[in-house]
Amino acid sequence: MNNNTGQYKPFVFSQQTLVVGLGGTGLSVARYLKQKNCPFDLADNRSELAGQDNIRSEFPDSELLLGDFNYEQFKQYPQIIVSPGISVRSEIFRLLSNKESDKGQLIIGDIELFAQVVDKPVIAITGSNGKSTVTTLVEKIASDCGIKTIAGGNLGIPALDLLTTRSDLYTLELSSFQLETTYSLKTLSAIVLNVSEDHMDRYNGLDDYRQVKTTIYNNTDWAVINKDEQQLLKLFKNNTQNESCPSAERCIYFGSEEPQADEYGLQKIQDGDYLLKKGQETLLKASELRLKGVYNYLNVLAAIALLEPLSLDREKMLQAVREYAGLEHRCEWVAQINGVDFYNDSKGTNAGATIAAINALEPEADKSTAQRQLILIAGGIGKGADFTELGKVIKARVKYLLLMGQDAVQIEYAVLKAGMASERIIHVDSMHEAVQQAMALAQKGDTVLLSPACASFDMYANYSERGNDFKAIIYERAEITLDNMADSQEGLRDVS
Ligand code: UMA
Ligand code: ADP
Repeated sequence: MNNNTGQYKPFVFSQQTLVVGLGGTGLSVARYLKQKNCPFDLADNRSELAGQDNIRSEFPDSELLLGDFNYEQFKQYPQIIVSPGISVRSEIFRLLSNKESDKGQLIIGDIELFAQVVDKPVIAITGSNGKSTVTTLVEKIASDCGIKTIAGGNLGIPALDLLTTRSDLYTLELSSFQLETTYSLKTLSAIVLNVSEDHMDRYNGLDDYRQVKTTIYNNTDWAVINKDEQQLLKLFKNNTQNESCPSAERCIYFGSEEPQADEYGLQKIQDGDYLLKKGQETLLKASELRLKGVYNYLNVLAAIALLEPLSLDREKMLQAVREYAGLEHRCEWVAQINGVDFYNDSKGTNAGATIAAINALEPEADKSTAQRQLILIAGGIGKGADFTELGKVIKARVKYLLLMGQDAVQIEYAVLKAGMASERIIHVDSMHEAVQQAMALAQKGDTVLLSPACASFDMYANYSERGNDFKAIIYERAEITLDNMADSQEGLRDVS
């Protein structure tokens, strides 16, 4: 396991600091530093920035450096706080980090600053998929059990902003980008939910990306470990001697298999799937949950395991889990129109997430190849991913594939290579056209799923805008169907 705690240095509030990147994170850092009377300047490599005049008036004492990053300028600052959207592996930061060893220049992210000032327990969650679901579930369970708690980080509210709300427990969703610049985060419990390809445009392959993710376990009291993740398990077991890892008694295991002693797991009993703890103790029957799909049962086990160190009231915890309805844009049921169900999984922004969504909606066991019922809408920015595995799953389980966006052809290539007939792949230019085509192709009993396996930035501001567009088009079309229905006495069965 990569131990980057050696790079820890305390942030000094009286020292001149440069805040790099002026998105949500950079502005939250700037506001925090201003409140602490820390002298700082601001930089962003975009030469024009929306709201730059507001930024100037909010921070009148700070110089605003816009346009290409300049090494000579940056090296003047003993402390630099870099936003997650900027890679600290780029040339300029590599040069500055070298300088760090000579002159003590500190390069950190907002999470490191948060780590150095927070005085309450922190639960930290990373993984390629399921982070937001588990983070918000931990927040709900803890809160329903009477703990004053707040969640944020990659989830949306930048970590330092959380400190303005008095809380007895902080739950942080952390991306690999944030972990790259975090050195001293001490956590009550921490997890790498899973690792599958994502952000390959910023990493030298999956091992590199996985290694960054595992740094979340440095300085945790309790490590929650997914037994299904063989590489992670191996890495972890080989490093139990590392002093920043918790000892074996402080490891909590969970996975999709029947649990062994002191573990969390799943078991199929005649009447369905069960979530179990420590051998045979039943927590919940899967059908009691509003969340569906095996991956979500694992998310539930992960959330419960992360909270184990707090010894919360078991029945209250389980009630919170039963009530949790899931987040918007994650396999969210939108409507049923003419017997066709529409699901919005716009947050499915990598191949692993889309495979999980397909598996949840079109379980292999239930469908023969001849009865494929799923119509998938995918595409966008592929982030350098390898779509081979996704291609195989689509070939086996998807009736029609509607592709859009910048890297549509990369998905098409993988799907064709897997042997899918080209007549089942249709390129579209917009979400409107995708929904229109899906409605034309779908028959009663089919499911239409938007799960792009890609980021949205080629066509939308973010995944939620993409998901909202999908939903708005469906609602609009549903009304048209309703009108038609008055004439035809057929059509819409259920729209919400
Ligand atoms: N950018 C520039 N030049 C700059 C600074 C930023 O071009 O000088 C670009 C970046 O390349 C990026 C965009 O601006 O495309 C935003 O970058 P940012 O670092 O300013 O982002 P923030 O607005 O601060 O939002 C970040 C996280 N975004 C990223 O890591 C890209 C948000 O996660 C997070 O919610 C927020 O901090 C609060 O912690 C979003 C995300 O997409 C949801 N995360 C990735 C993911 O989940 O896959 C990691
Ligand atoms: P993240 O915050 O990591 O992006 P989310 O909880 O927002 O994760 O879920 C995003 C998508 O990832 C979901 O819509 C679903 O398709 C998929 N997903 C969620 N949990 C898991 C999991 N445990 N394993 C695999 N895929 C998952």
